[in-house]
Amino acid sequence: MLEKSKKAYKEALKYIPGGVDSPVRAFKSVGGIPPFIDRGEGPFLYDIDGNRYIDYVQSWGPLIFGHADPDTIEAVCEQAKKGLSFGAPTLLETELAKEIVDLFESVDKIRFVSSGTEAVMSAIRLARGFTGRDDIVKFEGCYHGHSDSLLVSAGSGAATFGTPSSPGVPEDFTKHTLLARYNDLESVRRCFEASDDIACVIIEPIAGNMGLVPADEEFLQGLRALCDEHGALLIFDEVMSGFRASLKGAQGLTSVRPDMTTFGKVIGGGMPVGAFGGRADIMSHLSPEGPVYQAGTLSGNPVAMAAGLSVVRRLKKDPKLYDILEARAKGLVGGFKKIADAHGVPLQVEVRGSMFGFFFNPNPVKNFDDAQKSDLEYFAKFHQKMIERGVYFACSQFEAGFICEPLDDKLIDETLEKIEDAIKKIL
Ligand code: KE4
Repeated sequence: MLEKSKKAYKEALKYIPGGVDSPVRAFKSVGGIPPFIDRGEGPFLYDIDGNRYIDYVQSWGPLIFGHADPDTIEAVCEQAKKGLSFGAPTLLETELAKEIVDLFESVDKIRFVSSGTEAVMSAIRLARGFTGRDDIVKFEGCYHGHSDSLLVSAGSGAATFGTPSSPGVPEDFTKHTLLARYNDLESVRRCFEASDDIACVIIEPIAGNMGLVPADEEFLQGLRALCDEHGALLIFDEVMSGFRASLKGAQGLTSVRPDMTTFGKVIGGGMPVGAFGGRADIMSHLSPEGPVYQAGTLSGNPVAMAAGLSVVRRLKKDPKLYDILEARAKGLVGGFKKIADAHGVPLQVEVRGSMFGFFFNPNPVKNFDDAQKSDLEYFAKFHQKMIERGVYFACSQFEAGFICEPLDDKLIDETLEKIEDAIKKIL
């Protein structure tokens, strides 16, 4: 089934660490050979052995209209013919900025970069520069890209200050990062007791990097109140949830408004784009208007902007699409839950707009501790069996899944049949 991928992986391992350009792609937590992809088409991936997969990953979120979507490809090709990059302002950046600013009432101004990591790293520097404070608060289980001060894991015991979660990150780079527990306001209060120098609290308002775990509304309201009380900024990292949970991301589903928001994935339509935006008084501190430095050769790249513009404009024209995608996501996880119950497999499921998640876990998952109690061994077996059956789920229990526009009810039904067949085969 994967003969050519097996050979390709062996070859890649000679030149690229782990054979991949991003760790999760190596299938380490699920085992087996990662299929090398030849092409995508609508809801399908095709690997170099010619196997077809129903794709629930969609490049980790960006492809809400599916693979090689004609409108996006046309927008990219038309712009590319005019040149790939200028390192100078173009109308396209202003147009995409306007589309997003008009949609998100919490975003007065926005700057484009080339990845979610860059967007978050820049937003944090801006929060520190704006407040004159050094400390930041993040949550266990939330991922905000791989900049040093965010690669932290829980310190010992009740310590709120993080320690590096990766070699190569000096202790000094994480001593300003405090860690709290998702959906646990008391743990955030402890951070504000431990430091009077907190510049910002950053959160995935709908977490997609510990599996899909939405923040409770009252928890977000509590965060907002604590930040106001202590003069800290609240940053919503919507790199994943933006344009996925609703047309207005998580902000379309909560009454809480952040001071800054980070974006990525969908706003690039599959091309490298990240962005950070927020209140005008904060964004005016950004160079060259203000003193906080941030820059990028390919920031606002015109071809990437053309892709993002095409996608965002289509989504704004058809907001009903989110109801359709959510209904399909609910159909998938609802059917999955019925099958799991019938076969005595503990399963928790969750949906937010076009995002879905499932945990092989007998108990509800409200934070990363809960998520880590899931049956990772069972997940690995399940994932492998679904790959064998031509269904491409995220290759980690700690990821979210996505529904794209061309992934219709017929394919959901086909997936459910394959899920039942796989579960019957897992001893
Ligand atoms: P990138 O630098 O990978 O574009 O974005 C980082 C990032 C920031 N914030 C959130 C909420 C994110 O989900 C991400 C990246 N998401 C992962 C998927 N869980 C990207 C996949 C990967 O690392 O290969």
